[in-house]
Amino acid sequence: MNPLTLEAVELFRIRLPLVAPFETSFGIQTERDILLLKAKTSDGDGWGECVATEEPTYSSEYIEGAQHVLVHHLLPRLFERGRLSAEDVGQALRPVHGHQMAKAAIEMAILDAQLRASGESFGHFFGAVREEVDCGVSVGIHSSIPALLQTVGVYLDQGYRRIKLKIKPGWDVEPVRAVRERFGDVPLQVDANTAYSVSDAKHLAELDAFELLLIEQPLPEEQVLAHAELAKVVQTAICLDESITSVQAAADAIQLGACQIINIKPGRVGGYLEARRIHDLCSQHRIPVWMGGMLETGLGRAGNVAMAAMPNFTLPGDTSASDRYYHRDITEPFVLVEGRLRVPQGAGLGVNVDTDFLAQITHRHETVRPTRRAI
Ligand code: NPG
Repeated sequence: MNPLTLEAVELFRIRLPLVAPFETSFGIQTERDILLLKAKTSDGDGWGECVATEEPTYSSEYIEGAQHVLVHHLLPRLFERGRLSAEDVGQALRPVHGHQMAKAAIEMAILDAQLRASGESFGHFFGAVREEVDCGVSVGIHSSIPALLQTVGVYLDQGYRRIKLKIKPGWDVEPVRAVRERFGDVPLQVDANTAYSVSDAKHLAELDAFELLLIEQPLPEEQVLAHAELAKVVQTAICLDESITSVQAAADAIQLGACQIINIKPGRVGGYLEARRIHDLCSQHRIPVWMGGMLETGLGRAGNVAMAAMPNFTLPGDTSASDRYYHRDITEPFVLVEGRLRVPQGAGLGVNVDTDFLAQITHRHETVRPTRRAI
């Protein structure tokens, strides 16, 4: 890829209501406050989406913190660099610890600018092996089992190829049993978002009866070894999400026997390039991966769907259609056809931002430029 010069970065904060409230063990969301980045470069513009949530309840990152670290610590380091390529971003930002979601957003924008300039799609760049990807849907915690069954039924009618149920203590075995009884052998998995402790092992083993594809992140993120202990008691495959913040964390977790499957979220691991390294590592170790989701707009969805077309993404992802999240997306909508989404073929992310709509929903906008050094 040809290096380019980063000339300015526009930061847009947008507010988008969710089609339906989404409840997890770490809280309930009814609308999203999202940070989008537009990288203005010598070779044209590129877009990035930051997946940090409003509150630091999924991980330590949160949207205000992400914006602050970008403006004050990350972007100045990139401006200083002169000509750069997306491949240089990780190294240039290495002195700043953590903040993977903020780093991922700017790397994505630079990668998009470079690929748009060279006419290459994200999918081609990643080595996509399919033109469409199998999609699952993540179903939040509901107020009652009948309400849950109603939601799952609607998604199955729409064609989703796998159901993921959010669980927490007090909402686990019974909802899973109810979905199995009503919908038979539909591909089913659960996600605990760190809500259990290793002393719950026997209780979690009750889920083995339901032949789930996997149980995702049952224990807190730093308890990697405890997941290996849990795996000795629970027969269902353990999948890690929050614990996997880098390719190094993935290598360690695999070696410890803490997971049999990994959820890849490019934002959580510092960007698409680190996500690709995790995909490759998992392939070597015969660990299947699947694409996570963080309620992205069409921008993040475009990148995620492209990456989900890589060969070792063998399980359906949380890459649902735009209408599962938003009444109106900021790009052309992703539409489910026979339970699949098409990988965009155009240059870069291959989607266009609806700038009129963006202007309507932007509640904060700032532009960051290189500051001139005093001589
Ligand atoms: O389809 O994008 C989606 C949502 C998938 O369940 C989902 N995401 O814990 O994986 C998760 C959860 C999440 C959503 C996490 C928002 C953080 C923010």
